[in-house]
Amino acid sequence: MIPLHYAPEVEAAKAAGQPIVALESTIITHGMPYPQNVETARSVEQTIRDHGAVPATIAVIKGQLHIGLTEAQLEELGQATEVAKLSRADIAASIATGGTGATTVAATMIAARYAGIEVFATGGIGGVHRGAELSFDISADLQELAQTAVTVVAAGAKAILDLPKTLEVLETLGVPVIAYGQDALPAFWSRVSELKAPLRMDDAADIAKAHRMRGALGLPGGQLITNPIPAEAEIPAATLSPIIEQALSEAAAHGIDGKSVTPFLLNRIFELTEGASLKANIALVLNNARLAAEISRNLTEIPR
Ligand code: PSU
Ligand code: MN
Repeated sequence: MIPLHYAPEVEAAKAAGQPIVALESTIITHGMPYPQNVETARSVEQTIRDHGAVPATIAVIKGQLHIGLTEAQLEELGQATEVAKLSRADIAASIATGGTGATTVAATMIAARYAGIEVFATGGIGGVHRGAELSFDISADLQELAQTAVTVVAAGAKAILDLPKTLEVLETLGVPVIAYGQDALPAFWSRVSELKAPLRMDDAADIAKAHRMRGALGLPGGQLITNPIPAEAEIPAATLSPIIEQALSEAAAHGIDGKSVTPFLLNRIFELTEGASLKANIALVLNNARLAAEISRNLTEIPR
């Protein structure tokens, strides 16, 4: 038995067959500083409600898998400094031993599917790190997209990653990478990268239909929807590129490895841009929440 705990709002939505959007918690504990992390988590949830769906932020708290958090739980996670980062490899052990931890994209997908939630909004996914040919650092998020049937809305991958290699791995794994409303693959802080997205869709209804068709074909994985950052929030690549180089070389100099790599880089980029990257990050997460709500509303109209 899984010690599963639904927030009342999520439980009611499930019973009534209303659209639900899953949200991860690693973005709160390891992706943004306090207090902006908690403020953002709240406004992402409200944005989803304003767009006709119910938010379900996912985390493990004292051995319980929570699908939807209270205000107090969000605040506590946001303030905590030593919270575990739980991916596919860690989530079962954490629940089994009464642990507390924030779920990454991979672990949030696992929990969402278990709870019957088909759509998940976040900021950026993990991917293939630069230099992965030596470090072998490839996020478990990519494998998860290949095996867990959840549609994930993100703003592409950060330039801390190797984007061409990330696309190659997703192609190998058979993960549909769909750019929303444009041909180019979005690159997190920039609306466009130099890469063309393998697929393009201009309509949330088509994204929902494609999700259902994968299910009908018996394909196990999910879809990655890459939604470009709003134009007014974009940061030019030229501004960020020296900062990213600096963060990467500091990570190498300090011997940062394993699951510490991504949080280390995100934190250094926030510090070095003096908050500008954070502002953009918040804008794109809210934008992804809107699209995810729309996709989830469309999904409720197509029988499973
Ligand atoms: N990329 C971001 N912001 C984030 C993350 C990635 O732009 O907050 C977090 C997500 O939770 C993602 C995780 O699932 O980092 C990936 O970690 P790793 O690279 O260690 O797999
Ligand atoms: Mn990694």
